Amino acid sequence: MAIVSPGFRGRPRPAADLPPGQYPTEDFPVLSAGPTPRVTHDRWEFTITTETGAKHHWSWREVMALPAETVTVDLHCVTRWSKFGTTWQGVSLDTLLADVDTAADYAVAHSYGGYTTNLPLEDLLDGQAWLAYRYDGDDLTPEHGGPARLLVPHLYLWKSAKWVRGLRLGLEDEPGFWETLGYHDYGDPWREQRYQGD
Ligand SMILES: Nc1nc2c(c(=O)[nH]1)N[C@H]1C(S)=C(S)[C@@H](COP(=O)(O)O)O[C@H]1N2
Ligand SMILES: [Mo]
Repeated sequence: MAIVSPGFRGRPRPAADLPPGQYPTEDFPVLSAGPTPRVTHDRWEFTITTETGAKHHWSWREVMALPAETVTVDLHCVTRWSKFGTTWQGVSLDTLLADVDTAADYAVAHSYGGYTTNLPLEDLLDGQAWLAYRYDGDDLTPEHGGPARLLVPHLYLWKSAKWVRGLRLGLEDEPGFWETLGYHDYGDPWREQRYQGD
């Protein structure tokens, strides 16, 4: 099996960088379960709701005022494409969660348009997740989740909710859209956790 596509620009990547069952692609496919919601910056808001019902809101302007990080990460989609070396700009979830008082172990990301996906809260901390609003030096396009999406590159890409509008924190795990339809609860590409039971 070819591990590096012939036209791949830049440094060839070792096979060890590709999770099992994946192939590398240069394209950036668009995978959306429904229509692309159009959210203007002035109506956009990000909300974290804790298990007690306490809400923390950020307007677009407030998010823009938070420290931005630039990260280069590999993406792994459960449909088997991986994209190496993608560069994003956004706010670390550590920054957004810093002043949130919670005893929750779980989070459900929810999006404009109604998409949801669940993750353990600890997978959103310690430099593992971002609220990303720029991709490859440009504003994130609507098809790829603009104005802003979750970016959680160590899990399959369905966990990276596009058009994200907030997180609900809870004491119990609650499956999201794809998880309810049979996809794995956690979705670690390195353990090939594609479907329930994997
Ligand atoms: N809101 C929302 N987020 C979503 C999805 C979706 O349908 N709606 N699809 C997920 C899936 S299955 C994948 S693989 C990635 C695709 O991101 P891309 O379209 O930027 O490649 O977004 C994820 N986030
Ligand atoms: Mo996906």
